[in-house]
Amino acid sequence: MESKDNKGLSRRAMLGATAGGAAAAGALGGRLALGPVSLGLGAVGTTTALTAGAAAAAEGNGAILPGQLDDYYGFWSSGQAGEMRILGVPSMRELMRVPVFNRCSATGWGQTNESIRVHQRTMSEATKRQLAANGKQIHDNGDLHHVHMSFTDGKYDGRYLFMNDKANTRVARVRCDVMKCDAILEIPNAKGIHGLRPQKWPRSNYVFCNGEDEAPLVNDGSTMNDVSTYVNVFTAVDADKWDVAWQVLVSGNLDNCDADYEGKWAFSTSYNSEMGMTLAEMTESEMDHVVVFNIAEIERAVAAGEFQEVNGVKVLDGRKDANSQFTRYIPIANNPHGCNMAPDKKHLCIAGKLSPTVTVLDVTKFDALFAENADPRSAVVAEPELGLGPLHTAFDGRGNAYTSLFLDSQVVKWNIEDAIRAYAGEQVDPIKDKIDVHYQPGHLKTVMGETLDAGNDWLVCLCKFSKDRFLNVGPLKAENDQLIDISGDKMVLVHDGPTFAEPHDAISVHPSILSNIKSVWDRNDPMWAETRAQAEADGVDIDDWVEEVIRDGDKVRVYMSSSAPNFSLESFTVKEGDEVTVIITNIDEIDDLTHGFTLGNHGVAMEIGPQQTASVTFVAATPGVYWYYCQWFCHALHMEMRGRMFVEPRGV
Ligand code: CUK
Ligand code: CUA
Ligand code: CA
Repeated sequence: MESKDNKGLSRRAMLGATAGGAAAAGALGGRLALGPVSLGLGAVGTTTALTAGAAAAAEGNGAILPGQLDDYYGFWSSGQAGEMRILGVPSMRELMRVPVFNRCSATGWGQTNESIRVHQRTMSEATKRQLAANGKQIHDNGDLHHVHMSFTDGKYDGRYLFMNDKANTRVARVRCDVMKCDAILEIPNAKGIHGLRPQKWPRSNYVFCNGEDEAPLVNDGSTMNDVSTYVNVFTAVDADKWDVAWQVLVSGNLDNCDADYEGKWAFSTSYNSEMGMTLAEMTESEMDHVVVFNIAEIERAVAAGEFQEVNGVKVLDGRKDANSQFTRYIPIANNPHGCNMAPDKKHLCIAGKLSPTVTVLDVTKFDALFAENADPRSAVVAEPELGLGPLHTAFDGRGNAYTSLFLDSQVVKWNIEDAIRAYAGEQVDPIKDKIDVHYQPGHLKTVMGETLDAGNDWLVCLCKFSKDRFLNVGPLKAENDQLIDISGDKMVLVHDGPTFAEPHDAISVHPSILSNIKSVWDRNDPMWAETRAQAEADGVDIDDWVEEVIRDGDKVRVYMSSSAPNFSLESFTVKEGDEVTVIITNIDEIDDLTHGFTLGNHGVAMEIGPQQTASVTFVAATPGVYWYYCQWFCHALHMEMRGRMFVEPRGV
């Protein structure tokens, strides 16, 4: 166990794992030939021999042996669980859960003052009213489908991760240096943010967000069932300022989106070009469309003031009738879904969903779409028939695409250039391989595959159903994220990865891009700047060992420090009915020494990482003695790290 006096000694160092060894083993493809190569480079120095069984198990696991580090970080969405997850690829081990839209019991996310501020900073008055009417301060659920990293020059840059909340029409940002959410943005005007992608070039100045659900633009009850008043809204979020840069009204709805490698275009699929309100209506047309957004033209119009301001946001009209230069509509069969830009900088792949095809669009032909009387299908360069229910496409660095087939429960590997030649009439089969997956896949991702660094080693396929692949756990079953080796001609399934609700999407990122991740917080981190300002106003130095109880009318602020295995205050006293804020700074400086604060019978708990300040506010409504304790294991005397809150009856 660490204590205050073994500063500088990390658990990682004590375990003796070496990152270099693991990376080298991965680079040498040790997963396939588990011979002397990967054994010799085993991370734990004491590894001398493996049993055949252990070796086979390790091979099935991508051959990341105990103590070895993974080759890639995987960032997973969690759907209706509302959090982001970090997995290791190829081991598929879950490394961390990062609460974002959800309330987290372990970390206090959604309860600490610092996290509530992140939630509330951009919350609309209407949402505040709605929440207050239900006795809440924040939404504590979300539906997080898509996690994507910020880009510079078409490559991941390790600054931020961006993600959507379809449930409550929000987007969020996670800081990669600490892997904590630092910003949430409620998107006005739009409804149900689904597809989300950062701009790839020159950097992620914008995060593009699709509003999936149609609603009246002025949605105040004055018009309800008159569908002709409904709109859908495409939003560009300014990723640095963290507000809405502009919005474009579109015809039809918006599903998934992506951006090109020149910073000229964004594009979105629409499955409801019909503007239907029922399933029958939404699937009525043979053709739906992809919307192409002309970024330069939109920026010009915004700068020229050619927008309408709606709820404080600059809104342009890109609907078909408006005949603007903001958008073009490319007809695509039939309720298309996935929208994936290939790393060849040229080809955009639109998955047909109800059509067995993927439509390949050449984005270098998009300028021509904006000429008068242009053929709206002139950018289509291939449309291979791949199988039933194509949903999403991933890419390797060799010109191949991998498309998930939801209905066929397969992944199909196909070659983009061969598909283009076949479309031009040549006798060539673009399909190179098919593999069964278990079962009914949605998204799939190659490592680094949505960047110019697309890799050739792993494909993760996120299956919506696991059926019989795992022990039965009741009516609610795990899903199944499968790991597929794509290094050879044939795809090889190497691992089943059960997951809980519901990773729609995932990305894998090389660790060299994330060398900025901290193990210990900076004392001046902006996350608790407002808490620090309050402490300064109270004349309290929270960087020091502190034992202060400040009374401010009916409000009481309790300042303490934590250092394993002690809170600086063994007790504090408040009065019945006081609004109590407990502010704790963890002054331990070594990595992996997180404390916590749990207040018994008050529903209060939070994480306090090394050098972090965290605070929580509650009303002490009932007189009595209440224990608080540290809930993150920190020391041999962790159980003893506790103290009492005395709540005196009023009038004493
Ligand atoms: S998705 Cu959101 S319905 Cu195919 Cu990206 Cu799963
Ligand atoms: Cu401090 Cu456990
Ligand atoms: Ca449709």
